[in-house]
Amino acid sequence: MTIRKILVEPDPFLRQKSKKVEKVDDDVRSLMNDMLETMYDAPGIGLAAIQIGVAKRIIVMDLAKENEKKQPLYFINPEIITKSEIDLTYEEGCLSVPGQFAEIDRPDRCKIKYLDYDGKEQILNAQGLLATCIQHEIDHLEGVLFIDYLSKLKRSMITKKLSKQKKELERIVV
Ligand code: GNR
Ligand code: NI
Repeated sequence: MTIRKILVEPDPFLRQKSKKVEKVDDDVRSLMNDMLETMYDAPGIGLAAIQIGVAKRIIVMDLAKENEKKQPLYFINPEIITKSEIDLTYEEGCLSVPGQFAEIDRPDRCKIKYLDYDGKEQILNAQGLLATCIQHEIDHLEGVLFIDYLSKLKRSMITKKLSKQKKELERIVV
């Protein structure tokens, strides 16, 4: 397993649409293991493959608390089948938008169809944080970030701040 570099906005790669996985093989499982290790190291509760520069429809998540046993979840080619009318507001963050948080409304419940670690088709009824997180991750597969739901002004303030941080980091590294 390897910890990979997480891409940070603004990065055109994060805006790509990820491609469907045709076959769940050992290469896909090895990628998911790297994603999980990268996510735990960050630390975060979810990660989409595009965030480590791989444009495939793969997500890993773990909502277990620090003192609890790890509960890794793997989603390949996830699709939202149904979502509730009722929204939940949650303060979201993103490993690709470091240090920025905002309240985002999303459906409180959703039903997801996906392939699991073994390539078997599964259905999941998600609610609360699980539903919020999986919708946040599926957005990544479409090149969408949570800041896209904010006003133009708020979003541009965040993007500017991140660009500046990137430039400063480059100066230090070089
Ligand atoms: O670690 C993460 N926390 C989080 C909190 C609220 C809503 C969504 C998330 S996902 C985020 C990790 C991440 O960027 N996944 O793409
Ligand atoms: Ni994210």
